[in-house]
Amino acid sequence: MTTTPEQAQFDALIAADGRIEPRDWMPEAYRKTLVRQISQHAHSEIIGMQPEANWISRAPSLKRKAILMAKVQDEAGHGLYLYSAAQTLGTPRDEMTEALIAGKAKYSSIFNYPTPTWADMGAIGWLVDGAAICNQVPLCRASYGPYGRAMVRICKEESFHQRQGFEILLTLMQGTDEQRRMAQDAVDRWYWPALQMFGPPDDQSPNSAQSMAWNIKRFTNDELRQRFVGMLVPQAEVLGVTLPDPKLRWNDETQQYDMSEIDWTEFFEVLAGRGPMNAERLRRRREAHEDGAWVREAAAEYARKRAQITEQAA
Ligand code: BYC
Repeated sequence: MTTTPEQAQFDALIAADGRIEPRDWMPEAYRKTLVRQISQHAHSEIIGMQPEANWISRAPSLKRKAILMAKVQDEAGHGLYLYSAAQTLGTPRDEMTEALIAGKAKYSSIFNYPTPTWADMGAIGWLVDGAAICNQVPLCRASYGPYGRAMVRICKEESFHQRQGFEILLTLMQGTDEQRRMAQDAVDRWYWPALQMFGPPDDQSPNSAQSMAWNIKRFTNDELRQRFVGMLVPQAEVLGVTLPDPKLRWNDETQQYDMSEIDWTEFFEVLAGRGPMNAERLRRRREAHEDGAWVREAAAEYARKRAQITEQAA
Protein backbone atom coordinates (compact mmCIF):
# COMPACT_ATOMS: atom_id res chain seq x y z
CA MET A 1 0.00 0.00 0.00
CA THR A 2 1.37 3.44 -0.88
CA THR A 3 1.53 6.04 1.85
CA THR A 4 -0.09 9.38 1.08
CA PRO A 5 1.88 12.57 1.86
CA GLU A 6 -0.63 13.39 4.65
CA GLN A 7 -0.19 9.98 6.23
CA ALA A 8 3.60 10.31 5.99
CA GLN A 9 3.46 13.69 7.71
CA PHE A 10 1.20 12.31 10.45
CA ASP A 11 3.51 9.31 10.98
CA ALA A 12 6.55 11.59 11.16
CA LEU A 13 4.88 13.81 13.76
CA ILE A 14 3.99 10.81 15.91
CA ALA A 15 7.48 9.35 15.52
CA ALA A 16 8.97 12.67 16.66
CA ASP A 17 6.60 12.62 19.68
CA GLY A 18 4.94 15.77 18.33
CA ARG A 19 1.41 17.00 18.79
CA ILE A 20 -1.51 16.60 16.40
CA GLU A 21 -3.83 19.62 16.38
CA PRO A 22 -7.46 19.87 15.16
CA ARG A 23 -6.36 21.55 11.90
CA ASP A 24 -4.02 18.65 11.03
CA TRP A 25 -4.87 15.71 8.84
CA MET A 26 -5.31 12.49 10.85
CA PRO A 27 -6.28 8.93 10.01
CA GLU A 28 -9.98 8.21 10.58
CA ALA A 29 -9.14 5.41 13.01
CA TYR A 30 -7.05 7.83 15.14
CA ARG A 31 -9.95 10.31 15.21
CA LYS A 32 -12.39 7.55 16.12
CA THR A 33 -10.22 6.22 18.94
CA LEU A 34 -9.85 9.69 20.41
CA VAL A 35 -13.57 10.44 20.25
CA ARG A 36 -14.22 7.07 21.90
CA GLN A 37 -11.75 7.59 24.74
CA ILE A 38 -12.35 11.31 25.33
CA SER A 39 -16.16 11.06 25.24
CA GLN A 40 -16.12 8.06 27.60
CA HIS A 41 -13.89 10.06 29.89
CA ALA A 42 -16.24 13.08 29.73
CA HIS A 43 -19.25 10.87 30.50
CA SER A 44 -17.35 9.39 33.47
CA GLU A 45 -16.80 12.85 34.93
CA ILE A 46 -20.47 13.75 34.55
CA ILE A 47 -21.82 10.44 35.89
CA GLY A 48 -19.07 10.58 38.55
CA MET A 49 -20.77 13.61 40.08
CA GLN A 50 -23.67 11.46 41.30
CA PRO A 51 -22.13 9.18 43.96
CA GLU A 52 -20.67 12.22 45.72
CA ALA A 53 -23.59 14.59 45.18
CA ASN A 54 -25.46 12.01 47.26
CA TRP A 55 -23.52 13.29 50.31
CA ILE A 56 -23.58 17.07 49.80
CA SER A 57 -26.65 17.60 51.96
CA ARG A 58 -25.37 15.19 54.64
CA ALA A 59 -21.67 16.14 54.91
CA PRO A 60 -20.74 16.30 58.62
CA SER A 61 -19.82 20.03 58.73
CA LEU A 62 -20.21 23.23 56.75
CA LYS A 63 -16.53 23.05 55.77
CA ARG A 64 -16.88 19.44 54.50
CA LYS A 65 -20.02 20.46 52.58
CA ALA A 66 -18.25 23.38 50.89
CA ILE A 67 -15.27 21.21 49.93
CA LEU A 68 -17.49 18.45 48.55
CA MET A 69 -19.56 20.92 46.53
CA ALA A 70 -16.38 22.38 45.04
CA LYS A 71 -15.16 18.90 44.13
CA VAL A 72 -18.40 17.94 42.41
CA GLN A 73 -18.35 21.25 40.52
CA ASP A 74 -14.76 20.52 39.43
CA GLU A 75 -16.00 17.25 37.95
CA ALA A 76 -18.65 19.08 35.93
CA GLY A 77 -15.84 21.33 34.69
CA HIS A 78 -13.70 18.33 33.72
CA GLY A 79 -16.62 16.95 31.75
CA LEU A 80 -16.92 20.25 29.89
CA TYR A 81 -13.19 20.47 29.03
CA LEU A 82 -13.36 16.92 27.72
CA TYR A 83 -16.55 17.35 25.68
CA SER A 84 -14.92 20.44 24.16
CA ALA A 85 -11.78 18.46 23.30
CA ALA A 86 -13.95 15.75 21.68
CA GLN A 87 -15.88 18.41 19.73
CA THR A 88 -12.64 19.59 18.10
CA LEU A 89 -12.62 16.17 16.40
CA GLY A 90 -15.95 16.91 14.72
CA THR A 91 -18.40 15.09 16.98
CA PRO A 92 -21.19 17.38 18.23
CA ARG A 93 -21.81 17.44 21.96
CA ASP A 94 -25.51 16.63 21.48
CA GLU A 95 -24.55 13.40 19.78
CA MET A 96 -22.34 12.38 22.72
CA THR A 97 -25.03 13.30 25.25
CA GLU A 98 -27.67 11.35 23.33
CA ALA A 99 -25.44 8.28 23.29
CA LEU A 100 -24.96 8.54 27.06
CA ILE A 101 -28.59 8.95 28.00
CA ALA A 102 -29.66 6.25 25.55
CA GLY A 103 -27.35 3.87 27.44
CA LYS A 104 -25.20 3.31 24.32
CA ALA A 105 -22.00 4.98 25.59
CA LYS A 106 -19.55 3.62 28.12
CA TYR A 107 -18.43 5.46 31.25
CA SER A 108 -16.10 4.30 33.99
CA SER A 109 -17.18 1.12 35.78
CA ILE A 110 -16.30 2.69 39.14
CA PHE A 111 -19.36 4.93 39.23
CA ASN A 112 -21.78 2.02 39.34
CA TYR A 113 -21.23 1.37 43.05
CA PRO A 114 -23.27 2.86 45.92
CA THR A 115 -22.03 5.35 48.54
CA PRO A 116 -23.82 4.35 51.76
CA THR A 117 -21.53 6.05 54.33
CA TRP A 118 -19.57 9.29 54.76
CA ALA A 119 -16.35 7.26 54.65
CA ASP A 120 -17.15 6.54 50.99
CA MET A 121 -16.31 10.19 50.28
CA GLY A 122 -12.87 9.54 51.75
CA ALA A 123 -12.39 6.27 49.89
CA ILE A 124 -13.52 7.78 46.57
CA GLY A 125 -11.09 10.69 46.95
CA TRP A 126 -8.18 8.52 48.04
CA LEU A 127 -8.70 5.47 45.79
CA VAL A 128 -10.81 6.63 42.83
CA ASP A 129 -9.18 10.02 42.34
CA GLY A 130 -5.83 8.39 43.16
CA ALA A 131 -6.36 5.85 40.37
CA ALA A 132 -7.56 8.65 38.09
CA ILE A 133 -4.34 10.65 38.64
CA CYS A 134 -2.16 7.61 38.08
CA ASN A 135 -3.97 6.89 34.80
CA GLN A 136 -4.27 10.50 33.68
CA VAL A 137 -0.84 12.03 34.36
CA PRO A 138 0.63 10.14 31.36
CA LEU A 139 -2.37 11.34 29.29
CA CYS A 140 -1.08 14.93 29.72
CA ARG A 141 1.46 13.85 27.07
CA ALA A 142 -1.18 12.37 24.75
CA SER A 143 -0.39 13.12 21.12
CA TYR A 144 -3.67 14.95 20.51
CA GLY A 145 -3.10 18.57 21.64
CA PRO A 146 -6.56 19.52 23.00
CA TYR A 147 -6.78 16.27 25.00
CA GLY A 148 -3.31 16.60 26.53
CA ARG A 149 -3.90 20.24 27.48
CA ALA A 150 -7.28 19.44 29.07
CA MET A 151 -5.61 16.66 31.07
CA VAL A 152 -3.04 19.07 32.55
CA ARG A 153 -5.79 21.17 34.11
CA ILE A 154 -7.77 18.14 35.21
CA CYS A 155 -4.78 16.47 36.90
CA LYS A 156 -4.07 19.57 38.98
CA GLU A 157 -7.58 19.44 40.38
CA GLU A 158 -7.52 15.66 40.83
CA SER A 159 -4.48 16.00 43.12
CA PHE A 160 -6.52 18.23 45.42
CA HIS A 161 -9.39 15.74 45.29
CA GLN A 162 -7.11 12.86 46.20
CA ARG A 163 -5.71 14.71 49.21
CA GLN A 164 -9.11 15.72 50.50
CA GLY A 165 -10.17 12.05 50.36
CA PHE A 166 -7.01 10.99 52.19
CA GLU A 167 -7.66 13.62 54.84
CA ILE A 168 -11.26 12.45 55.37
CA LEU A 169 -10.02 8.89 55.94
CA LEU A 170 -7.17 10.08 58.21
CA THR A 171 -9.65 12.02 60.36
CA LEU A 172 -11.90 8.96 60.63
CA MET A 173 -8.94 6.69 61.44
CA GLN A 174 -7.98 9.03 64.28
CA GLY A 175 -11.55 8.96 65.63
CA THR A 176 -13.64 6.37 67.47
CA ASP A 177 -13.61 2.61 66.89
CA GLU A 178 -16.83 2.97 64.93
CA GLN A 179 -15.30 5.63 62.67
CA ARG A 180 -12.25 3.45 62.08
CA ARG A 181 -14.51 0.52 61.17
CA MET A 182 -16.44 2.74 58.77
CA ALA A 183 -13.21 3.88 57.06
CA GLN A 184 -11.92 0.30 56.72
CA ASP A 185 -15.26 -0.89 55.37
CA ALA A 186 -15.21 1.81 52.67
CA VAL A 187 -11.63 0.91 51.70
CA ASP A 188 -12.65 -2.77 51.52
CA ARG A 189 -15.51 -1.93 49.13
CA TRP A 190 -13.65 0.52 46.86
CA TYR A 191 -10.23 -1.13 46.56
CA TRP A 192 -11.01 -3.75 43.91
CA PRO A 193 -13.32 -1.57 41.78
CA ALA A 194 -10.56 1.13 41.85
CA LEU A 195 -8.05 -1.39 40.47
CA GLN A 196 -10.55 -2.25 37.72
CA MET A 197 -10.63 1.41 36.62
CA PHE A 198 -7.38 0.82 34.73
CA GLY A 199 -9.21 -1.45 32.31
CA PRO A 200 -8.97 -5.16 31.48
CA PRO A 201 -5.67 -7.05 31.77
CA ASP A 202 -3.23 -6.38 28.94
CA ASP A 203 -3.96 -9.67 27.18
CA GLN A 204 -7.66 -8.71 27.03
CA SER A 205 -7.22 -5.05 26.09
CA PRO A 206 -8.00 -4.73 22.37
CA ASN A 207 -7.21 -1.00 22.13
CA SER A 208 -3.94 -0.67 24.05
CA ALA A 209 -1.39 -1.60 21.37
CA GLN A 210 -2.72 0.83 18.75
CA SER A 211 -3.31 3.62 21.29
CA MET A 212 0.28 3.25 22.48
CA ALA A 213 1.61 3.25 18.91
CA TRP A 214 -0.21 6.57 18.42
CA ASN A 215 1.18 8.00 21.69
CA ILE A 216 -2.30 8.40 23.15
CA LYS A 217 -1.69 5.89 25.93
CA ARG A 218 1.86 5.79 27.27
CA PHE A 219 1.60 2.74 29.53
CA THR A 220 -0.46 -0.43 29.48
CA ASN A 221 -3.41 -1.02 31.82
CA ASP A 222 -1.44 -3.52 33.93
CA GLU A 223 1.62 -1.27 34.18
CA LEU A 224 -0.48 1.59 35.56
CA ARG A 225 -2.39 -0.73 37.91
CA GLN A 226 0.92 -1.97 39.36
CA ARG A 227 2.20 1.57 39.74
CA PHE A 228 -0.99 2.51 41.59
CA VAL A 229 -0.73 -0.39 44.05
CA GLY A 230 2.88 0.65 44.71
CA MET A 231 1.67 4.16 45.56
CA LEU A 232 -1.12 2.90 47.83
CA VAL A 233 0.88 0.61 50.11
CA PRO A 234 2.85 3.32 52.00
CA GLN A 235 -0.20 5.61 52.10
CA ALA A 236 -2.32 2.80 53.62
CA GLU A 237 0.35 2.43 56.31
CA VAL A 238 0.13 6.12 57.21
CA LEU A 239 -3.67 5.88 57.33
CA GLY A 240 -3.61 2.67 59.35
CA VAL A 241 -6.00 0.90 56.97
CA THR A 242 -5.51 -2.60 55.55
CA LEU A 243 -5.68 -3.12 51.79
CA PRO A 244 -8.10 -6.06 51.34
CA ASP A 245 -5.75 -8.40 49.49
CA PRO A 246 -4.20 -11.20 51.57
CA LYS A 247 -1.73 -11.99 48.77
CA LEU A 248 -0.38 -8.43 48.49
CA ARG A 249 3.38 -8.76 48.98
CA TRP A 250 6.52 -7.07 47.64
CA ASN A 251 8.42 -9.36 45.29
CA ASP A 252 12.17 -8.64 45.25
CA GLU A 253 12.69 -10.59 42.08
CA THR A 254 10.07 -8.84 39.93
CA GLN A 255 10.51 -5.54 41.82
CA GLN A 256 6.75 -5.16 42.08
CA TYR A 257 3.84 -6.25 44.26
CA ASP A 258 2.35 -9.71 43.89
CA MET A 259 -1.41 -9.55 44.21
CA SER A 260 -4.54 -11.70 44.00
CA GLU A 261 -6.35 -12.24 40.75
CA ILE A 262 -8.89 -9.48 40.06
CA ASP A 263 -12.53 -10.55 39.64
CA TRP A 264 -12.90 -9.72 35.95
CA THR A 265 -16.33 -11.34 35.79
CA GLU A 266 -17.61 -8.57 38.04
CA PHE A 267 -15.92 -5.94 35.83
CA PHE A 268 -17.50 -7.25 32.62
CA GLU A 269 -20.90 -7.53 34.32
CA VAL A 270 -20.69 -3.84 35.30
CA LEU A 271 -19.63 -2.92 31.74
CA ALA A 272 -22.64 -4.81 30.41
CA GLY A 273 -24.88 -2.55 32.51
CA ARG A 274 -25.48 -5.03 35.33
CA GLY A 275 -23.58 -3.34 38.17
CA PRO A 276 -25.29 -2.37 41.44
CA MET A 277 -26.06 1.22 40.35
CA ASN A 278 -25.98 1.28 36.52
CA ALA A 279 -29.74 1.69 36.06
CA GLU A 280 -30.00 4.34 38.77
CA ARG A 281 -27.07 6.39 37.38
CA LEU A 282 -28.61 6.46 33.89
CA ARG A 283 -32.10 7.18 35.18
CA ARG A 284 -30.79 10.16 37.17
CA ARG A 285 -28.74 11.45 34.21
CA ARG A 286 -31.77 11.23 31.90
CA GLU A 287 -33.94 13.01 34.44
CA ALA A 288 -31.36 15.83 34.86
CA HIS A 289 -31.16 16.18 31.07
CA GLU A 290 -34.93 16.49 30.76
CA ASP A 291 -35.14 18.92 33.69
CA GLY A 292 -32.49 21.06 32.01
CA ALA A 293 -34.35 21.33 28.69
CA TRP A 294 -35.65 24.82 29.52
CA VAL A 295 -32.08 26.07 30.14
CA ARG A 296 -30.94 24.84 26.72
CA GLU A 297 -34.02 26.35 25.06
CA ALA A 298 -33.50 29.70 26.83
CA ALA A 299 -29.80 29.77 25.87
CA ALA A 300 -30.63 28.99 22.23
CA GLU A 301 -33.30 31.70 22.16
CA TYR A 302 -30.90 34.22 23.73
CA ALA A 303 -28.26 33.37 21.12
CA ARG A 304 -30.86 33.74 18.33
CA LYS A 305 -31.92 37.18 19.58
CA ARG A 306 -28.31 38.34 19.97
CA ALA A 307 -27.57 37.25 16.41
CA GLN A 308 -30.69 39.11 15.19
CA ILE A 309 -29.59 42.32 16.98
CA THR A 310 -26.06 42.04 15.55
CA GLU A 311 -27.52 41.47 12.07
CA GLN A 312 -29.85 44.46 12.34
CA ALA A 313 -26.99 46.71 13.52
CA ALA A 314 -24.78 45.67 10.58
N1 BYC B 1 -14.88 1.23 32.81
O1 BYC B 1 -8.93 -1.94 25.22
P1 BYC B 1 -9.16 -1.29 26.54
C1 BYC B 1 -12.44 9.98 36.92
C2 BYC B 1 -13.59 -0.45 28.16
S1 BYC B 1 -13.11 9.58 35.46
C3 BYC B 1 -15.64 1.15 31.70
O2 BYC B 1 -8.14 -1.46 27.58
P2 BYC B 1 -8.62 1.54 26.34
C4 BYC B 1 -13.21 10.64 37.97
C5 BYC B 1 -12.88 0.33 27.09
O3 BYC B 1 -13.46 1.60 26.91
C6 BYC B 1 -12.40 7.98 35.16
N2 BYC B 1 -15.14 0.72 30.52
O4 BYC B 1 -9.54 0.24 26.31
C7 BYC B 1 -14.37 11.32 37.66
C8 BYC B 1 -13.03 -0.59 25.90
O5 BYC B 1 -14.37 -0.51 25.39
P3 BYC B 1 -14.71 0.12 23.92
C9 BYC B 1 -12.37 7.69 33.71
C10 BYC B 1 -13.85 0.36 30.48
O6 BYC B 1 -9.45 2.69 25.93
C11 BYC B 1 -15.14 11.88 38.67
C12 BYC B 1 -12.95 -1.97 26.54
O7 BYC B 1 -13.26 -1.80 27.90
N3 BYC B 1 -11.03 7.83 33.20
O8 BYC B 1 -11.35 9.62 37.05
O9 BYC B 1 -7.35 1.29 25.60
C13 BYC B 1 -14.73 11.75 39.99
C14 BYC B 1 -11.56 -2.57 26.39
O10 BYC B 1 -10.57 -1.83 27.14
C15 BYC B 1 -13.01 0.44 31.59
C16 BYC B 1 -10.78 7.78 31.89
O11 BYC B 1 -11.68 7.65 31.12
C17 BYC B 1 -13.58 0.89 32.80
N4 BYC B 1 -12.87 0.97 33.94
O12 BYC B 1 -8.22 1.68 27.89
C18 BYC B 1 -13.54 11.10 40.28
C19 BYC B 1 -9.34 7.95 31.49
N5 BYC B 1 -11.78 0.02 31.25
O13 BYC B 1 -14.47 1.60 24.01
C20 BYC B 1 -12.77 10.54 39.28
C21 BYC B 1 -9.15 7.91 30.00
C22 BYC B 1 -11.85 -0.31 29.96
O14 BYC B 1 -13.74 -0.52 22.96
N6 BYC B 1 -9.31 6.60 29.46
N7 BYC B 1 -13.09 -0.13 29.49
O15 BYC B 1 -16.14 -0.22 23.71
C23 BYC B 1 -8.33 5.66 29.45
O16 BYC B 1 -7.23 5.87 29.95
C24 BYC B 1 -8.61 4.36 28.74
O17 BYC B 1 -9.73 4.55 27.90
C25 BYC B 1 -8.84 3.18 29.70
C26 BYC B 1 -9.21 1.92 28.87
C27 BYC B 1 -7.56 2.87 30.49
C28 BYC B 1 -9.99 3.46 30.67
